[in-house]
Amino acid sequence: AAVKPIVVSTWDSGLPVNAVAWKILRENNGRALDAVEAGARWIEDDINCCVGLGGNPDRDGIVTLDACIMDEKANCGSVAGLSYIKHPISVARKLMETTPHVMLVGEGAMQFALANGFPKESGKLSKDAEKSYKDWLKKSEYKPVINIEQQQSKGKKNKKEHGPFAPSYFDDGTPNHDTMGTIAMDAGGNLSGACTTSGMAFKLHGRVGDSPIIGAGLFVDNEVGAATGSGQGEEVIRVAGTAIIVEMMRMGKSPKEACKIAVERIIKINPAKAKDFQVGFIAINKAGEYGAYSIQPGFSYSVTLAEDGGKVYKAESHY
Ligand code: SD4
Repeated sequence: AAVKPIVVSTWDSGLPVNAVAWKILRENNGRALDAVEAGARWIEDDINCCVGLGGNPDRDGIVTLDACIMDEKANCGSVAGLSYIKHPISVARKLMETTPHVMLVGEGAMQFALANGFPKESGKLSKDAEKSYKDWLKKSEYKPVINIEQQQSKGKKNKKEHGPFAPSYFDDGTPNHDTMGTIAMDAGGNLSGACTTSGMAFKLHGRVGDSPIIGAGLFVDNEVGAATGSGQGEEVIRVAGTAIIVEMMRMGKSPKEACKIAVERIIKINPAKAKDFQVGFIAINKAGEYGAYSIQPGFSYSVTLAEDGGKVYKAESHY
């Protein structure tokens, strides 16, 4: 029997991404894989802080993109530290579908993209990214840890741009966490996921986060469910975040419970440190149930499962 399609994305910025994916899932009865890729491509085209070539650069002023994709057969593809290419998610898919490999990085990823007809873009920073980078250069402070609570109490959330459940911010108000993770189930009951990001703003050149790592930033198991997330990638990698969420769902936990277990595991490693960074996870299971959980308040996610245009929910959080 046909199941009801569902698509869930990180943040309120996931709503338009879901809409693109939904069109494929519903109107065209398409594959979850095509849906999540199309959604990711949409946000990679959008000019924003945290996904695609318009995103914030690393500390050398270069935008380096991370992305991965995974389908219902455990096929997966990933690129990390990819510059000058507009659609890392499609490069990841190309790698998945045309080579025996799973992951390409940096220069080699770019060569692969160019050889496969992806055009080379200029590498010029977007206006917003250039401004953020110039501001950051004044102090050049390498401080990737974000104290969300402090910033909230200083009232620095930019509600206008980022909606009521804004992502976490640097002290100067620069949004930091806006990685787009999208997971979907199609009418055939098959699951897929995509995750795409420019990574942590002003990171070391060459730094790779969780987002392109299968089992950290994204995991899909067609027998069980799918999970993705956003936040401080190092902390997600440390616990194989999305892999354990899927395993918890396999053992019978609901998507939200499973996300909570992963979050608590991160916190347990260093509770004092965990007060100062954000990680948020989202998950779906084969029954079409969804859930989320985060360390700090402020993580939101977008759910589209009927012809209702989708809804944004605020995730429950540990703090
Ligand atoms: C990373 N998870 O590179 C990403 C950060 C993020 O928007 O969510 N950025 O660690």
